[in-house]
Amino acid sequence: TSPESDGSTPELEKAGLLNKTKIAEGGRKLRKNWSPSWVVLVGNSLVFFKDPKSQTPSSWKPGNSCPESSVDLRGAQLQWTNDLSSKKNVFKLRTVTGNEFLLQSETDSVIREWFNTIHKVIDKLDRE
Ligand code: I3P
Repeated sequence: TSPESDGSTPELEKAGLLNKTKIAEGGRKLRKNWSPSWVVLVGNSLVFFKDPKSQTPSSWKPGNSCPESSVDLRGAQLQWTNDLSSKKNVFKLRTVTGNEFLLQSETDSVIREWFNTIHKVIDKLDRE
Protein backbone atom coordinates (compact mmCIF):
# COMPACT_ATOMS: atom_id res chain seq x y z
CA THR A 1 0.00 0.00 0.00
CA SER A 2 1.19 3.52 -0.70
CA PRO A 3 1.86 5.81 2.25
CA GLU A 4 -1.39 7.67 1.64
CA SER A 5 -3.75 4.79 0.95
CA ASP A 6 -3.69 3.65 4.57
CA GLY A 7 -4.63 7.10 5.84
CA SER A 8 -1.27 7.76 7.47
CA THR A 9 0.72 10.94 7.03
CA PRO A 10 2.00 11.22 3.45
CA GLU A 11 5.69 10.76 2.96
CA LEU A 12 7.89 13.83 3.07
CA GLU A 13 9.98 13.70 -0.08
CA LYS A 14 11.99 16.91 0.08
CA ALA A 15 12.12 20.30 1.75
CA GLY A 16 14.25 23.37 1.28
CA LEU A 17 14.64 27.03 0.47
CA LEU A 18 14.08 28.24 -3.10
CA ASN A 19 13.35 31.54 -4.75
CA LYS A 20 9.81 31.56 -6.07
CA THR A 21 7.55 33.73 -8.14
CA LYS A 22 4.09 33.06 -9.48
CA ILE A 23 3.79 34.25 -13.08
CA ALA A 24 0.27 33.15 -14.02
CA GLU A 25 -3.01 32.36 -12.28
CA GLY A 26 -5.59 30.36 -14.19
CA GLY A 27 -3.75 31.18 -17.40
CA ARG A 28 -3.75 34.93 -16.69
CA LYS A 29 -0.31 36.52 -16.54
CA LEU A 30 0.77 38.02 -13.23
CA ARG A 31 3.43 40.55 -12.37
CA LYS A 32 6.59 38.88 -11.11
CA ASN A 33 7.44 39.13 -7.45
CA TRP A 34 10.39 36.95 -6.49
CA SER A 35 10.72 35.96 -2.85
CA PRO A 36 12.38 33.22 -0.84
CA SER A 37 10.03 30.39 -0.01
CA TRP A 38 10.31 27.27 2.10
CA VAL A 39 9.23 24.56 -0.33
CA VAL A 40 8.04 21.14 0.76
CA LEU A 41 7.31 18.22 -1.54
CA VAL A 42 4.91 15.91 0.24
CA GLY A 43 2.78 13.24 -1.40
CA ASN A 44 1.36 14.66 -4.63
CA SER A 45 1.76 18.28 -3.59
CA LEU A 46 4.29 21.03 -3.54
CA VAL A 47 3.60 23.21 -0.51
CA PHE A 48 4.94 26.75 -0.10
CA PHE A 49 5.57 28.45 3.25
CA LYS A 50 6.26 32.08 3.94
CA ASP A 51 8.92 33.35 6.30
CA PRO A 52 11.53 30.69 5.62
CA LYS A 53 13.63 31.96 8.53
CA SER A 54 11.13 30.54 10.99
CA GLN A 55 10.87 27.21 9.21
CA THR A 56 12.54 23.96 10.04
CA PRO A 57 12.16 20.64 8.25
CA SER A 58 9.60 19.56 10.85
CA SER A 59 7.52 22.72 10.90
CA TRP A 60 5.53 21.89 7.75
CA LYS A 61 3.62 19.26 9.71
CA PRO A 62 -0.12 19.82 10.06
CA GLY A 63 -0.85 22.28 12.84
CA ASN A 64 2.71 23.54 13.18
CA SER A 65 2.49 26.29 10.60
CA CYS A 66 0.22 27.55 7.87
CA PRO A 67 1.21 27.09 4.23
CA GLU A 68 1.00 30.11 1.96
CA SER A 69 -0.20 27.96 -0.90
CA SER A 70 0.08 24.50 -2.37
CA VAL A 71 0.18 22.98 -5.80
CA ASP A 72 -1.27 19.68 -6.99
CA LEU A 73 1.39 17.99 -9.12
CA ARG A 74 -1.03 15.65 -10.92
CA GLY A 75 -0.96 16.60 -14.60
CA ALA A 76 1.56 19.36 -13.97
CA GLN A 77 4.32 20.26 -16.44
CA LEU A 78 7.91 21.05 -15.60
CA GLN A 79 10.46 22.70 -17.86
CA TRP A 80 13.78 24.49 -17.64
CA THR A 81 13.62 28.03 -18.93
CA ASN A 82 16.19 30.60 -20.00
CA ASP A 83 13.81 33.18 -21.46
CA LEU A 84 11.40 33.78 -18.60
CA SER A 85 13.96 35.30 -16.26
CA SER A 86 17.34 36.98 -16.21
CA LYS A 87 18.27 34.67 -13.33
CA LYS A 88 20.16 31.41 -13.82
CA ASN A 89 18.89 27.99 -12.71
CA VAL A 90 15.19 28.64 -13.30
CA PHE A 91 12.48 26.14 -14.06
CA LYS A 92 8.78 26.63 -14.69
CA LEU A 93 6.04 24.57 -13.10
CA ARG A 94 2.59 24.70 -14.70
CA THR A 95 -0.41 23.15 -13.01
CA VAL A 96 -3.48 21.71 -14.75
CA THR A 97 -5.41 24.75 -13.54
CA GLY A 98 -3.09 27.11 -15.41
CA ASN A 99 -1.12 28.40 -12.47
CA GLU A 100 2.53 28.97 -13.34
CA PHE A 101 5.48 29.31 -11.01
CA LEU A 102 9.16 29.93 -11.51
CA LEU A 103 11.52 28.32 -9.02
CA GLN A 104 15.19 29.21 -8.74
CA SER A 105 18.32 28.57 -6.75
CA GLU A 106 21.78 30.07 -7.11
CA THR A 107 23.18 26.59 -6.44
CA ASP A 108 23.20 24.36 -9.53
CA SER A 109 23.06 21.06 -7.62
CA VAL A 110 20.16 22.24 -5.45
CA ILE A 111 17.91 23.28 -8.33
CA ARG A 112 18.82 20.15 -10.31
CA GLU A 113 17.78 17.91 -7.41
CA TRP A 114 14.47 19.75 -7.07
CA PHE A 115 13.78 19.46 -10.79
CA ASN A 116 14.54 15.74 -10.81
CA THR A 117 12.53 14.99 -7.67
CA ILE A 118 9.43 16.92 -8.81
CA HIS A 119 9.76 15.34 -12.26
CA LYS A 120 9.70 11.85 -10.74
CA VAL A 121 6.52 12.63 -8.82
CA ILE A 122 4.79 14.03 -11.92
CA ASP A 123 5.85 10.98 -13.98
CA LYS A 124 4.62 8.62 -11.26
CA LEU A 125 1.22 10.38 -11.18
CA ASP A 126 1.01 10.28 -15.01
CA ARG A 127 1.36 6.49 -14.92
CA GLU A 128 -1.40 5.94 -12.34
C1 I3P B 1 10.80 42.94 -12.19
C2 I3P B 1 11.88 42.41 -11.26
C3 I3P B 1 12.13 40.94 -11.51
C4 I3P B 1 12.44 40.69 -12.98
C5 I3P B 1 11.35 41.23 -13.88
C6 I3P B 1 11.11 42.71 -13.64
O1 I3P B 1 10.66 44.32 -11.98
O2 I3P B 1 13.07 43.11 -11.46
O3 I3P B 1 13.21 40.51 -10.69
O4 I3P B 1 12.50 39.30 -13.18
O5 I3P B 1 11.75 41.02 -15.20
O6 I3P B 1 10.03 43.15 -14.43
P1 I3P B 1 9.67 44.95 -10.87
O7 I3P B 1 10.26 44.66 -9.54
O8 I3P B 1 9.63 46.37 -11.21
O9 I3P B 1 8.33 44.27 -11.06
P2 I3P B 1 13.82 38.41 -13.23
O10 I3P B 1 14.61 38.71 -12.01
O11 I3P B 1 13.27 37.02 -13.23
O12 I3P B 1 14.53 38.72 -14.50
P3 I3P B 1 10.79 40.66 -16.43
O13 I3P B 1 9.75 41.73 -16.53
O14 I3P B 1 11.72 40.62 -17.59
O15 I3P B 1 10.17 39.34 -16.16
